[in-house]
Amino acid sequence: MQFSESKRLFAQAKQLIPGGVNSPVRAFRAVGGEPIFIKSASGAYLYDVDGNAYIELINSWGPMLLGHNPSFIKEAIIKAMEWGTSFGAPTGREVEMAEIIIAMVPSVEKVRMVNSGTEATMSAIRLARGYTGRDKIIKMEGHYHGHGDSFLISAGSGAITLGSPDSPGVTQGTAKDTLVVPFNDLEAVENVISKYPKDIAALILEPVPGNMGLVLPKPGYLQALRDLCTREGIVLIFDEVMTGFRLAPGGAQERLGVIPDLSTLGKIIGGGMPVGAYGGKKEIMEFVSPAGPVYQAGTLSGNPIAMAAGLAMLKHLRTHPEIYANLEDIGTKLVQGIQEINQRLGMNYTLNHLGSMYSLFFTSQKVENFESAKTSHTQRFGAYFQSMLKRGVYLAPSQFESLFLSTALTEDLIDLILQAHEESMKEIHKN
Ligand code: KE4
Repeated sequence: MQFSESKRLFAQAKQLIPGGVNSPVRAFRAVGGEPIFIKSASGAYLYDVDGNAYIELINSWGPMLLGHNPSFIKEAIIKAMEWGTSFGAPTGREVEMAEIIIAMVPSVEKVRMVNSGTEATMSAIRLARGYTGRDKIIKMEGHYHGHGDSFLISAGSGAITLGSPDSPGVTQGTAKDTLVVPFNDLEAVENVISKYPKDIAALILEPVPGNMGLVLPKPGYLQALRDLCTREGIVLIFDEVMTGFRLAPGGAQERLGVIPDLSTLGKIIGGGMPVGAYGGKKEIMEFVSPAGPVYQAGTLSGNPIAMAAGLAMLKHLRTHPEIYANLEDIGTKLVQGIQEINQRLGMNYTLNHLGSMYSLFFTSQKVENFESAKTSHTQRFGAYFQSMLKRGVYLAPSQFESLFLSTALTEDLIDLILQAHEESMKEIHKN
């Protein structure tokens, strides 16, 4: 493989864009080398500007549940464009979008569209604070809720990848209202609540966190958080930007049967276009402007092109439930194949998996929280990433990210991934 055009573009990009990318994790800082510039994508494949092709397991960090560029979404976008691209006024499509989100996501009785997951989570905690009149929020170590100031404390994803889980620019005034506890540790939550009685507006978490790599909630943990928040009048917020519409049509809350007060959504919801949403109990959502006093707005919120793409995606998911059984099969086949190879090679690495999400941690420890995730050998992950890349398999360029599978992964492609995995594991362990 040669990367001359990517290299040329990256050199130029670095002169014009901070770090040469528009989102830090794309910079390959955690895995070495330089980022690859993509020209196009279709199905399970990315094609870079040098003509190299990759089977991909990041799928735009989650949105491409059905693989890239499905024709039904392309057609919906082209059709919508005939009527114009942005009106800054309400449209019937936003009503349809609200209806289908409310029908699919168990916790959502009313919903507000925004343009990113970050906007959704920022708005949800402002709403929780406005609704309860309380200031503090609880977040989990290693969970990532976008780049809102309140969340850049012990944040996962790109923040941990780049070693800045606590970003400069977040004031002490903000940070003091974010209380951080380890995931999967109920006692830690109870201790924080007892320390700040009646001053906690919300507890926000990824119900199945993917932003420190994939980590599964311990049995009963989510329900215990639900009960605790109900008892204390704390707004329980499930950040399902990653898991929504992926782990089930109604996300982790449907799959695991625990219903939050508010949910934040993104990624798949836009069918590849920039869309986020937050929604939940009617009595809470009624506090959102202009119905209520909590202000939140957006020029392109509910954008007609983005709604057309999102609506096409959600309608397809709702009318094709077999997609989820297919994703389970794909995940099981790939993960079992990886585990069989690792076992045969005598490599005792931890693999966490749920549905169409998984993470291979380069540690032999069980990974149940941020601390245990950080025992991973990140240099070895970097070598694995590069070894897979040169074999035509594109992974998330960070140990602390979940991988995302799509229905575009056929049996043949899974076999090719497993072949690349075996060769890469041998290569990175040979000396
Ligand atoms: P966006 O603002 O990037 O649309 O969404 C923020 C967000 C919120 N909540 C969760 C659970 C998320 O995973 C995200 C964004 N995920 C990262 C990937 N770990 C986006 C990739 C990136 O930062 O470029």
